[in-house]
Amino acid sequence: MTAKTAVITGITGQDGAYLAAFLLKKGYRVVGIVRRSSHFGVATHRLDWLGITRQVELIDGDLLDLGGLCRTLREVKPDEIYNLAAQSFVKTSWQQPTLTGQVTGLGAVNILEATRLEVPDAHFYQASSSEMYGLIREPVQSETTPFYPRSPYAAAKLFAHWMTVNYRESYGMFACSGILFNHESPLRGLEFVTRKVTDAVAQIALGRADELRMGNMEAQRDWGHARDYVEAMWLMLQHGEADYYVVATGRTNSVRYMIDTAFAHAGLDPDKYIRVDPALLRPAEVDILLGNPEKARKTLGWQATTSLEDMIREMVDADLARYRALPR
Ligand code: NDP
Ligand code: GDR
Repeated sequence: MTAKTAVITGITGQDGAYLAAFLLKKGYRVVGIVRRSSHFGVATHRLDWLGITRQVELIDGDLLDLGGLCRTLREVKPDEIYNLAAQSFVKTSWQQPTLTGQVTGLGAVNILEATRLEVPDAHFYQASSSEMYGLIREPVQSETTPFYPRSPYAAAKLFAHWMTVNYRESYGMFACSGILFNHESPLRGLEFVTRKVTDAVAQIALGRADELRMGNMEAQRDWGHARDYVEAMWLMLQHGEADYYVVATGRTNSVRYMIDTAFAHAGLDPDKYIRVDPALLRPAEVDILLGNPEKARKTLGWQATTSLEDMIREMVDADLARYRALPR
């Protein structure tokens, strides 16, 4: 059997990098679509960290450019397409609602449409989000829980989610989406709360910083590890039938607990360093998320394997190692 080919949009992001590593291990040819930048090399830092930059093929492309997406899919002829690209930072989506709608919402339609036109038999994965539950309608969220998006980001993701369902139902395409709850790693962007905290802990521990400004520390999230979650994406595309699945740990914790875990690992007292900064609060907050991953467990045989505590310790250690390797 010849090796399968996968196209990943968003390959330079956290999930794209881990998914590429996962698929390479399975023997896939991995092609990533990357936004052209004048800063050559910068965008590959996550692939570099995993040591896989030379093993993936990178093609210039943008989710906003339907023509370019069609051309790429026509040339590459992938078996599987993973749409991970997005303006993914919720807070920024209030500052850039139109851009977020274009990239995170309409961008998904562009890649769905390119798939329909060029490789309609390819298996398609859409990165949906637990943010779609927003102002939660049920204490534990599953595939049947109604959605209530609370940010321009979440509204755009909900549009993309339903368009994925629509392409499946209208054209019979194998189009899946994973409603993934928050997942983190040492490759998480510095703007997201876990990595912001582990990076600050490392800097404080090494005498490079002396405070950490935080927003709403009462918010609660169901946090898992990105390394575990990319496997769920792949499993969805191997299953006999296209569907959508909640991917979560089934456990929720507060931002405050996550902070305490990170500081404790470095032997530091968080209260000495934390300042609450009202500028970091959001116009509308998602107070609590807690996913029920039962369907993914039963149907795909998937379950999260990394605890929040182990993941945060791994992230603090990785940030300490990064700063120790830098010149002062
Ligand atoms: P990141 O923010 O780390 O990565 C986003 C990726 O999208 C980057 O590769 C970025 O490229 C790319 N991108 C942004 N705009 C465009 C564009 N116009 N054209 C092409 N590429 C573009 O996100 P994550 O890896 O954390 O998340 C992956 C996906 O999963 C996202 O869609 C996110 O919304 C969704 N998601 C994430 C969850 C999480 O907890 N991590 C949970 C649920 C859903 P560049 O490097 O050039 O910026
Ligand atoms: P989220 O992740 O919005 O859930 O979206 P983020 O880590 O940004 O926020 C989680 C919670 O922490 C609170 N918070 C802070 N957040 C940030 N970034 N910075 C702070 O200083 C801070 N202080 C408190 C937030 O208010 C929030 O309640 C992530 C993204 O990856 C999305 O793309 C994805 O869809 C969802 O997870 C599931």
